Amino acid sequence: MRFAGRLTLVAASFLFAAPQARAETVKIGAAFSLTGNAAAYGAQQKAGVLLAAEEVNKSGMLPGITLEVVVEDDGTNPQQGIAVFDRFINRDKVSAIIGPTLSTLAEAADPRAQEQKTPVVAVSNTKPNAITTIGDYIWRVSLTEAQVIPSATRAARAKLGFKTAGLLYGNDDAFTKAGFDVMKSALEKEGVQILGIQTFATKDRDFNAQLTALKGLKPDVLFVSALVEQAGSIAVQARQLGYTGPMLGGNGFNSTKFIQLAGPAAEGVLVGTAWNRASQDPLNQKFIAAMKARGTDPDQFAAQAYTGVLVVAEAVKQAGMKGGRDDVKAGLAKVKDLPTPLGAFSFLPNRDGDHAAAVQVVKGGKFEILQ
Ligand code: 1QQ
Repeated sequence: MRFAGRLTLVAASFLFAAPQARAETVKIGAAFSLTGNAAAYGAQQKAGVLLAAEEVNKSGMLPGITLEVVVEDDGTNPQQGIAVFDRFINRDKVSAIIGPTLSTLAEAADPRAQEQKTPVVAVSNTKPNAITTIGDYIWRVSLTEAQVIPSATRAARAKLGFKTAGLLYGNDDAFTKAGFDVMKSALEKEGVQILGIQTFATKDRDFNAQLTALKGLKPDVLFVSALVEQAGSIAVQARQLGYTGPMLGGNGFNSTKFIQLAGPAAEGVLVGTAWNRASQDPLNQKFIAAMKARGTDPDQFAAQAYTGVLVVAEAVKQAGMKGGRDDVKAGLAKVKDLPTPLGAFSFLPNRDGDHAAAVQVVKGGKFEILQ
């Protein structure tokens, strides 16, 4: 009797104390390029993570836990990216970091997180055979160029029937270089003859010399691996020089900013993408509507950043509602077929992301999924 009574008392006090003991804030640091050459991506990413955190907090998905996302500007600069990571890790004591925007910055900053055992979820780094190779704390939601470009090349060739290609790429950025390598091997695999290859530097704004050389070779298609600011100028200048053939861009083109910059020159440009914006999945449709209601017409970068927060939230849930860094890391390993705007999301054994890719084309000043 006494024994049973004591048990009841313990159970009652546990129940009483439970809500208080479990009230916890889990902090996520988001390092995005809000200024500099990659700022167009960062604006979308910031809107995406803030929406996701708000929705997770409202949903009751994490009882007793509030997600707090701290967004900082990596300045599209490797040194600034490292400084932001150090602040997240040491000052803010975040449970996980989302970002940074560019692969070039991830290669500089992610080793700090790996050393300090802080999980990183990359949401826009697409350099293949990299980033997650830094170590077991580094995970990635974004599909690599190797997961997107070969199928995009195949689909584009089936549609357009090109037999020869010219290639143009930035040779001083980790992503644009790696994207070029993937394009070259994808074209070779498709039996497309590469007539010429031209390069530029990220600071360049005048691509007339390279485009004139490529146009002179009369390629059936132009493949371009560039970040968005350069991509916009390349499309405009190619059309000004009278190149009328099709263009296929890498991940750098997946920004709505590309269409703004290129205007009519963007029409018909093909882009391999990790986000099927046309998916009728209610979760995707809800995401698009919620972003629009907040004043952002979302692009792939918003969808991936939003997904990054969902993935971290799911990791906390999988870890038994625990938000320690190693809890999150262990939880990330258990994320499987998570419903997201990108489709059902899982990680591959190497911690890269796994979900379906698509191809989009610019039509009437908007991206449209190529059917
Ligand atoms: C990378 C990229 C950029 C185009 C997107 C931010 O894919 O740097 O890996």
